[in-house]
Parts: sequence; C-alpha cells; structure tokens
Amino acid sequence: MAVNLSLYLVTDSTPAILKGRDLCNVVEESLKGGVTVVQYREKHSDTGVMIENAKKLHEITKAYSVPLIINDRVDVAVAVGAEGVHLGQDDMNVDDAKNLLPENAIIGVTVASVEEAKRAVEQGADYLGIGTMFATPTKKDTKSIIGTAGTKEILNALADLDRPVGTVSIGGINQSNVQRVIYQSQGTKKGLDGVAVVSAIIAAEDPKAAASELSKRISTLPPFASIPPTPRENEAALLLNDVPSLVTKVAKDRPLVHSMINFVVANFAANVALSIGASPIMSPYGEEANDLSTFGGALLINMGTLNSESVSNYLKAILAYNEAGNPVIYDPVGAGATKIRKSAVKQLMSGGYFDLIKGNEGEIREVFGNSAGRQRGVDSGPSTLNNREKATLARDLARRERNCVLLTGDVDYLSDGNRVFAVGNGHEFLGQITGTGCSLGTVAGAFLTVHRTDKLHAVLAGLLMFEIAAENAAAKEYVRGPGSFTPAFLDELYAIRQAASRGDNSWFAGRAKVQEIHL
Ligand code: 3NM
Repeated sequence: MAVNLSLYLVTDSTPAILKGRDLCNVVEESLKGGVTVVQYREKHSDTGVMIENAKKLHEITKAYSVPLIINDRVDVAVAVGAEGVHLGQDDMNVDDAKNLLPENAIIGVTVASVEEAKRAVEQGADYLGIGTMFATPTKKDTKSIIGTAGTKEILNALADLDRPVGTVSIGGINQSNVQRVIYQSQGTKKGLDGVAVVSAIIAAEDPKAAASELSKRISTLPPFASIPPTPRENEAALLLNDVPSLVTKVAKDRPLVHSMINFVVANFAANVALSIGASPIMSPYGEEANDLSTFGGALLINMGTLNSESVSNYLKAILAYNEAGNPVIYDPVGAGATKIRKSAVKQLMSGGYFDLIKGNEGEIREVFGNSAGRQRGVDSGPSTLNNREKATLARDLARRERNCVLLTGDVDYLSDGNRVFAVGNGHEFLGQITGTGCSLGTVAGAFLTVHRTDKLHAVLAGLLMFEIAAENAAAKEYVRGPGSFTPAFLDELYAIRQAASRGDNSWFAGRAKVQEIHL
C-alpha cells in the first residue's frame, strides 16, 4: 500500500502537550491542515479505553482518506481495523505482527542505526521512523540523538538495498527546522519521504494552522537552498574567469557582514572587511540578529572565545539568517580543544544550516565527527591527513551537510560536495598573525552575499583575493615579518579592490593556483 508519509502526525494525550483539549478535535483540525498519516500513540491507557479512542479516531481519519496507524499495540490495530501498526525496537517483531495483521496492513518500525534499518527492511517493514533526530522534551527516554548526519547515513545505506522503503524522521522537528531536515536529507540517492511530529502540531494553539504551515514548508525548498551546478569541462578555468568581476561586485554592493567574532580578532576582521569594500558589524547579541538578518548580508559565527551564553546567542542568530535565506558561515575555532567546544559544535550543527563551514584540518575533522583526538589550542597542529584525504574530507562533509566546506592549510580544499578544488595560494605569514583565518570567514561572507547562485564560486573568489593579497604583501621589500606584514596585507586587499573597480585585472592574471580534484 503506497502511503503519503510527508506529514505524519503522532498523537500524545499528556496534559503538557494536549493541554486538556479533546484529542479527536485536535486530530481532525490537523487533518484539515494537511496531515497525511495519523499514528495513535498512547502509553498509559487501559486497552478498552485505547480501543474506544482508536475507533473514534479511525472514523475521523477515514473521512479524510488518511491511514490510521496504531503505536505498538497490534491487538488494538486488529480490533479497530486500523490501516497499520508502528513498532519500536522493543515492541513485537515484524514477522509476528505480520502473522496477526491483514495482508495489506502497513508496518512501520523505529530505527536509530544502519543495522536496525537494514534489519527492519529485511523483515519487510513498509516504512521506517528514523530517529531521534533532535533531543525533544516529548520523549525523554530516546536512546540516541542521531541528527541530520546520522539520518543521512541510514538513508545512504537504504539507497543501496534492493527493496524500496518509506522513511520519516522523528524527534524535535518543528516549523523552524523542517525544511532544513528535508533539504539536508536529499541531494544524494535517497532523501526522507516526510517528517513525523508530535508537539509541533498537537501542542500548537491552532493545530490546523500548524499542520498547514508545516505542509507548505515540507513541499518548498528552504530559503537558503541552492543546487550546485554540474561540473563543466574545464570548470576551474571557467570559474576563475569571473573572479575579478566578483571582487568588483563586493566593492560596489558593499555587503553587510555581521560577525559574532572572537575578541582577539574583532578589530582586524572589521578592517579586512572595510579593505575589501564590505560593511562590518560586530554583534554578539543573538536577538539583534532578528533585525540584522533582514538587511541582506551574511552572518559569521566564530566560536574563538566562547562563554556560557555564546551558543544560545549563535543559535538565535543562525535561525534568523536561515529564515531570511541569507548566508551563514561557521568557523569552528578550536573545535576539538575542550569538552565545551566539542559540545558547542554538536549544538550548532544540529541547530541550523551553514552555507559554509571553514576550518583547519583538526576543526573540520571534529565537525565531521572523525576527530584525531584532542586539539591543543586553537592553531591547526600537525596534519595527519594526506592531500587526497583532506580533499575527501571536505567533499564528504559538504555532501553530508549539503553546503560548502573550506578546509584551510598550506593548500586549501574547497568543495560543495560535487566539485572539489585545491587552492595553493597564500603565504606563511598568514599563519603567523592572529585573525587571518577568522577574517577569511568575513571575506567569504561578503562574497557569498553578492553571489548567491554558486556558493562555491563565491568562496573561491574571496579566498583568491585574500591569498593573492597576502602574497603581494609578503613580497614588499619593507615587509620583514608578521608585524610589518599586517598593515601591508590590508593595503594589498585595498589595492586589489581598487584595481578591480578600475577594470584592471592584472593583479589576477596568471596568479591563481587552483586545481580541480577528481576523487
Ligand atoms: N519517538 P516531538 S521521538 C514518539 O526517537 C517519538 O523514536 C521518537 O515528539 C523516537 O515531535 C518521539 O514533539 C517524540 O519532538 C517526538
């Protein structure tokens, strides 16, 4: 039986969620709003009461031609003639349920890992409830929070199986994250078919309006979505052709870059922004992002000097920029250095969408969940990956998050999950002063703001301007080391901006050391 899993409602009669209202009324309202499946989930009632409630719900769902699924209790499903059952890992197994249910009954299974998913498909599940996506107060005894990354791992494994199976994600899904959850699940072979929610509808003041808004969001792309172009022959050369015009565009448009930066480098990052023609604003105050996000610029999250309030401020700002569809850059400074930073990475990665994640090898490994151990301080430390492994890491993280990743080092690796480039420009002095890596995030924000159609192209252009300016600065005879390099670097960023604005591209001719990598 083909089921439309796009907006799957799971009921909950606890007072905190149902708030004393009548479950049947709430379910009927949500059906009017566009719910496509209803699961009756009741953990505390007697069997007789459950059957009575399920019968009432079934009358309602039938009127909307929507299947009614019973959680856990196969006997209740049989008694009321419901369309199916949903089984947790500790409930009846699929074979036993099949023996008791009519032949065309729908069987769903909760899974939290690739192994559980494969087993459920082998046993003949029709759809899988994949979770827990995000921690949720609705169900506190969930076993593992798998996030968008864990969900994607399961979906990738399912794509390789012979038998197709439906999929919904469950746990903490609401209006503010539903589009991201679906968007990030797609882009590879198999994406989610829908989402399952409890509180986002049942606890809503107006369940019909909540269901209708969720349904609308499920069927539209998030504002930050972009589809990476298919690589062309000679892709690197084609992208490089347009770098000078993007430099000019930044100077002309004066994009706003809102930095939630660290206090070590705030002044330098603001000066870099001004030198390239961007307009910097520094604000660590999350709520201020509600206004700032509407000005059309980018947000940079740089967690170099975290405090106990940083993460909640970042999360507010990220959501505001995501909602407005304006670019967000994440610089996970010192991601693996302390427990606090590791936890911040997890919270931020599950709390919003980043158009670009930029970091050194250790930081990108930590974000990917494949850390090489504890990072010492915030500098990059010794590299343990070879070039191909770095390129693969950047590509895989970008593919998983459906964004761009820039892994910085002597050679930088930039990928949108589809294309991968190695960039060999830059100078060692960039690693000898504070704030260069951080201000590269600011530069990327400016370029992402003025060039929305190809995020990788925008970041590549900003990176080249930045690194060629560093080479030019280091080559000045009066630059003797990091101290004299710093002002010279600002001057050279400014000089490139001025040259590009005059239509003089000599600063760029033959300078880019960019190579496309085929993995
Ligand atoms: N099952 P809300 S999480 C019923 O992870 C249920 O298997 C989960 O509620 C699982 O949409 C969950 O309010 C509750 O976060 C989901």
